[in-house]
Amino acid sequence: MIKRILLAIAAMAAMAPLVFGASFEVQLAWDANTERDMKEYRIYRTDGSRELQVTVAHPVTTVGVPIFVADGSEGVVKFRATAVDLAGNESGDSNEVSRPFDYRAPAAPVNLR
Ligand SMILES: [Ca+2]
Repeated sequence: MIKRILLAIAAMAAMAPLVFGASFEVQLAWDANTERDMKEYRIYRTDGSRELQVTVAHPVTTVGVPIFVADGSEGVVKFRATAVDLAGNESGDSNEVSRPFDYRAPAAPVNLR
C-alpha cells in the first residue's frame, strides 16, 4: 500500500513540469565576429538574475533557447550575448533583446444576456 502511494507520488512529481508549466523556444541570431581566434558565443538570460543559458560554437550564429515559465503567466524574457575567444577572453555584452510571452487568458466576459 505504502509502496503504491510512493509510486503515485513519484509519477505525479515526474509529470509536474508538464502540468504546471509552459514551455516555448526563443530563436536568437546575431552577426558573426570576425576575429580569427573566436571560440564561442554565450547567451545569457538577463531578465531577473543573469543566467548563462547556452554556449554556441563559432561560427554558428543562431540558437533556440528553451524557456520554462509558470502556467498562466505573462511577461518578457530578455537576453544578451557575449563572444569568447580561444584564450577565454569574454567580450562585453551585446544589446539586449526582449521576447514577450503570454499564457494568461483574459477574464471571462461579463453581463452576457
Ligand atoms: Ca583574442
